[in-house]
Amino acid sequence: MKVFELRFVISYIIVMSGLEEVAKRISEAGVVVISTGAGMSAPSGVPTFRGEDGMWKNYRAEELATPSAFRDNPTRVWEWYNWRREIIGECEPNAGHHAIVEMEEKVDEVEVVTQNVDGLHDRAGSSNIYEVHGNIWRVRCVGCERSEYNYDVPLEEIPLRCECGELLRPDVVWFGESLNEKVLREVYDIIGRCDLFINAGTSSLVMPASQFPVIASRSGAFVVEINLTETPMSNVVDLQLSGDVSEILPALVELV
Ligand code: BV8
Ligand code: ZN
Repeated sequence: MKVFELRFVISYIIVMSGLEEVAKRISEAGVVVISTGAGMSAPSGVPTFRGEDGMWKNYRAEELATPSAFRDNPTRVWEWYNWRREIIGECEPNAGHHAIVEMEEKVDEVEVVTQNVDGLHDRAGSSNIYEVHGNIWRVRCVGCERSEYNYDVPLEEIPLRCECGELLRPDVVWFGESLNEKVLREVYDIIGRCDLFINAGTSSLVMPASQFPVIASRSGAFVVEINLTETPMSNVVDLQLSGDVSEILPALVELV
């Protein structure tokens, strides 16, 4: 056997043993938590935040996804969200989203904790979803706090206004804003009682979501990372599956 063939066989064995180990843990788990970031939606065509094609590339997060940016220039912030809504509006859930739904038939409890605001887990049909950073399709009034879903693409007016006359804002969590306490409490509860925690497609840079794998590990869960690259969590997790989440998750569910 030639050297490169031997290398291929060895790496294939390593990958398969990782997949089989995680598939076994999924089949034995009572509660699986899957925590997803922008890499989960990248295969659907939704730009990530920090990758090569990252959407922040053309803008600084501090300029747009903060309360002060909205206060100073609501039109520019709404133009950015309108641009993102137009992109996301054309995207469909990918095989990774669908694999998570399929996993629900093989595991007693599958909980999805997502940093993504695109709503793709919901469109795929997942039953238990915690959108810790909100949802780009929901808007909230800065005055009367009324919130509703708005799927207009493009938006009819920029910036959007509420019937009460005040500005409507995207119902997402901006940098420097606290996450919804009730959602966060529920997330900490399920992380505290899960058997398997899968951190998929996130750079693990944004607090407090970046610490979810650490909390899961301390609570005794087996922690897996699925990512194209290393992240600050790579040396915290029990097992790393390196690759495309939209390929790895279906392969895992197939093996369960
Ligand atoms: C909070 C919603 C308490 C909006 C987002 C200084 C001043 C102010 C705040 C802070 C500060 N220092 C620290 C903070 C706290 C701050 C923070 O952590 N900042 C970081 C940047 C240092 N956090 C907060 O402010 C949070 N609130 O802590 O409240 C507080 C209050 C006041 C002051 C201090 C603390 C609120 C954070 C929420 C921000 N909102 N989104 C919107 O979307 O418009 S964050 C945004 O980035 C996304 O929602 C996402 O969650 C987040 C992280 O991005 P990722 O999802 O990980 O995506 P990324 O592009 O980075 O990575 C993609 C990954 O996928 C890569 O690893 C890539 O390799 C991989 N990948 C790509 N394709 C694939 C793949 N993997 C597998 N398969 C593929 N196909
Ligand atoms: Zn209002």
